[in-house]
Amino acid sequence: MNKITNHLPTAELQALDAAHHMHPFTSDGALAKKGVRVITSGQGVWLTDSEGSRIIDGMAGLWCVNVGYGRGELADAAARQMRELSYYNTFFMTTHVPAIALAAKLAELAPGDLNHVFFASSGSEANDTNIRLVRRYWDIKGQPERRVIIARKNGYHGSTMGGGSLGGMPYIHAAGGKIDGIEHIGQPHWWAEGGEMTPEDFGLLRARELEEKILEVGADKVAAFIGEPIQGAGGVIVPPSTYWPEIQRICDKYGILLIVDEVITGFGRTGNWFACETFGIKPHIITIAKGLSSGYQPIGGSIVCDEVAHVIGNADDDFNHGYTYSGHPVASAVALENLRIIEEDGIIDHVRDVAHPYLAEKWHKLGDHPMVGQTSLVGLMGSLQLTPNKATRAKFAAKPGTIGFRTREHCFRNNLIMRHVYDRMIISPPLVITTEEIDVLIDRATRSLDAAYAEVRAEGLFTEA
Ligand code: PXG
Repeated sequence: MNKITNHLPTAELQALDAAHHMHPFTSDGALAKKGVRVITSGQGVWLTDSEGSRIIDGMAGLWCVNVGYGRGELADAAARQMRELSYYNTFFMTTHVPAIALAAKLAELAPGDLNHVFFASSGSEANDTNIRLVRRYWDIKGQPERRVIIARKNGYHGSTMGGGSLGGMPYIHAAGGKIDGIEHIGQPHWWAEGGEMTPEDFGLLRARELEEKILEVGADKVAAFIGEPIQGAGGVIVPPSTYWPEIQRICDKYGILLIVDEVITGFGRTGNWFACETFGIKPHIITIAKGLSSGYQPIGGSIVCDEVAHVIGNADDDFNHGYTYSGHPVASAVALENLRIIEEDGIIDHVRDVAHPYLAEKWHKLGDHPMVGQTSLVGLMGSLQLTPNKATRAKFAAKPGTIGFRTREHCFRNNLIMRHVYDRMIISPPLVITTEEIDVLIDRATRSLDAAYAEVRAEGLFTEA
């Protein structure tokens, strides 16, 4: 076989990929129909594919490349650490400097008394850890019947059995089942589900479903509630302002642990280190991954408050959980360097003071487009709700996602990565995006919306359900 490199023709790479590589959340049929895109390099907010196209990445990979592609300091940090100590574990009473330094740094950055870190290699693994952490906590406290974790429909917490069960995506539950002791309540998605209510009233209604569920399950059986501050994979759904304060009040009232999944929203995405600060949430555990290393190394974890960490740590028995790569030295060293870059380059100030305000003006103007009913943007995480009727917030008659998919295809053709979730378009660009690059993103997004609109009108698809 020829050596497989970037220099092989695209068709040959595609054929090898189709023959041997099983893709996440993809069917072979879809790949065969479309021809998979081969990405060959990245710099800043730009990707290059095997055909030489320069693509602006409006999704920061999968919501993770916060500092942008191609940062040499991160490559150097990895190489340095690999030479010094390429691997050692953190089991059996051992530790190493990269894990110590990263845990200490995270404790410094995280709000309140979130001072302890349990490492994993992904967000899914970290949420699996959280299931054990909260159940173990209540076991030690003498309340072992507190096992139920309440989560939300259309939430996303990963795709391991634990993470996928916490998530509220029925198609993931259908892929092999779901673990016991997880309950789901409605999501705070006002546009789609708020009917005639004001967003504020709807936010309260959805938060109060938590109290109803607690009472239905029995308050003495509930271990924790988990939610994303802003649902990411669910479509960048920004909850009404009333939602999180009410969730917090209910968790406090029933003494339920609050897990905030910041896998997407952490590390500057919303204009603060954590979205808990943006929304004023006080969690017991924060799930982290993605932006922790800007995707340069697979690493995730749970940042745990003093109370939970001390109860678990001071118990007579071990906390019987961990991964070969928990606190992996190379991943930890790269994450630490990534946090240094975010801090020393003032990337969060850039999001808050420059990129967000500049993008917000242009993003919200897209609301004038005939197909865009609602625009949302918090920090650098945004969505456009497509609709055939803004006034009534109508859905399209075509199968959900048809128009969103069409629009995404136009984005791809225009060398913009903007994703769709059903008929919502979403962006989450690298945090280092400049104002000039925002102009490019908006120009390509506008052209893609226009092209999709013209096409769906011509085909008679621009009609209400
Ligand atoms: N929590 C949240 C909030 C996430 O967004 C995970 C946990 C799981 O992380 P890992 O590292 O195990 O993937 C995620 C991941 C999408 C998409 O289509 C989103 C994610 C992953 C893959 C695809 O938007 N988020």
